[in-house]
Amino acid sequence: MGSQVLRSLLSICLFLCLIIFSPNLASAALRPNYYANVCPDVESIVREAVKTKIHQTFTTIPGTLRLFFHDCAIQGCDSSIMIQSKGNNTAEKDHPDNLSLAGDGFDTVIKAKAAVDKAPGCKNKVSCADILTMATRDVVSLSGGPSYRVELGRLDGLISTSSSVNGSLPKPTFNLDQLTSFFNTLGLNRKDMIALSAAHTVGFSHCSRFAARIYNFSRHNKVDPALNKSYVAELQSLCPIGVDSRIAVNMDPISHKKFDNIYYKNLQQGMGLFTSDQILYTDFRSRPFVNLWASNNAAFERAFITGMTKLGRVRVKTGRSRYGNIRQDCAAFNS
Ligand code: HEM
Ligand SMILES: *[C@@H]1O[C@H](CO)[C@@H](O)[C@H](O)[C@H]1NC(C)=O
Ligand SMILES: *[C@@H]1O[C@H](CO)[C@@H](O)[C@H](O)[C@H]1NC(C)=O
Ligand SMILES: *[C@@H]1O[C@H](CO)[C@@H](O)[C@H](O)[C@H]1NC(C)=O
Ligand SMILES: *[C@@H]1O[C@H](CO)[C@@H](O)[C@H](O)[C@H]1NC(C)=O
Ligand SMILES: CC(=O)N[C@H]1CO[C@H](CO)[C@@H](O)[C@@H]1O
Repeated sequence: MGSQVLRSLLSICLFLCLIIFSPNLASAALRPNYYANVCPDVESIVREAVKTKIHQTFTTIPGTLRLFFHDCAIQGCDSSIMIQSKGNNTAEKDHPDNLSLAGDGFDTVIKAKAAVDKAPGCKNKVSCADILTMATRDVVSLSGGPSYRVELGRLDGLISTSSSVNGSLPKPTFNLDQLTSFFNTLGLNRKDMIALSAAHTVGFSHCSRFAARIYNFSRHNKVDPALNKSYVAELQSLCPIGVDSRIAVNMDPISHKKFDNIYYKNLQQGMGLFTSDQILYTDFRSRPFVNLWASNNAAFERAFITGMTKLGRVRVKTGRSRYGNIRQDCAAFNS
């Protein structure tokens, strides 16, 4: 009797061990230090490349951060957003929603990849998706935000289509429920969404994305009442009616070059640029987090790191997945 129980326990154990350690089972997990053996200095190499690029242009910071979000939101964090289509505008980045994806985000990944590939043993060993993940962590910390450990081991995707972008990005007109359900589809919750929205503490937006809020041609035929009056006046002068649609304004009117929790303080004063920003304060369900993080930067940073880590896991291809590889040129599929 006793030995039979023992034997079945043993076989259950063996079975579990097989599941846990078998490399063939698709979802090998991401982990920090994934490249410790093949390219041990990869993180410092990427960081140096990012620093150099930031010194050349500030847009590197918001450009890279937003690129990471879009990459992960569309078909998972697999660098498919990086693919340059060959003439027929069919790749993810060709979709009109990419309009504001600053070229500097793409360039950051290309430059960091070149730097990594020059290091002994590293050539074509590190995925573009992981380089984008590391570079994103670096732009956040180099602009005053938290530094955090990134999980690595993503493969680069083999598909990039413009049509996959449709419906895969949140709209600046979304309300809290729409925002929450969008992030739910990525496996993130409302708290993660509120924390990640603070990415709008850096960078720019084109006037067209919020013009309906500051002029009376909006749906309600009036200026959005959630907006601070003096902020409306400031935005109207930056974005006069009929202004060149390429004009962009800082999303954080107070400290657009610094990654900080002033984003939440702005929301408390009616200075959230998009409906999707301001709603986080106007809706009573999300307001407690806005108030907490406006006054407690450490708590905000912890929530942001959690959100970014979860975002970095969205639909990743890992291990021996046949849906991914390591791209030689981040902007083109391997031939
Ligand atoms: C919550 C839902 C979100 C909505 C509706 C949204 C929407 C937008 C829009 C409309 C713009 C301006 C685009 C333009 O006209 O140039 C923008 C910019 C930006 N977004 Fe978001 N976003 C969201 C979440 C996020 C997240 C989660 C991140 C990153 C973690 C992010 C990072 C950025 C950055 C950094 C910029 C500035 C880009 C630049 O200056 O080049 N956004 N976003
Ligand atoms: C156009 O894009 C498709 C992918 O949707 C690709 O298969 C095809 O080869 C491209 N054609 C040209 C001429 O680049
Ligand atoms: C995306 O959706 C819009 C409107 O629904 C449609 O006009 C457009 O052709 C779609 N784009 C792609 C690439 O599927
Ligand atoms: C809308 O705004 C314009 C310009 O600011 C103003 O001239 C017009 O009277 C306003 N219309 C209404 C209905 O408020
Ligand atoms: C509007 O913004 C100003 C300047 O930042 C601030 O002093 C004021 O309290 C804000 N008003 C409201 C209603 O939040
Ligand atoms: C950076 C980038 O690739 N921008 C492209 C976004 O999509 C438009 C077309 O909708 C292209 O013209 C841009 O070059």
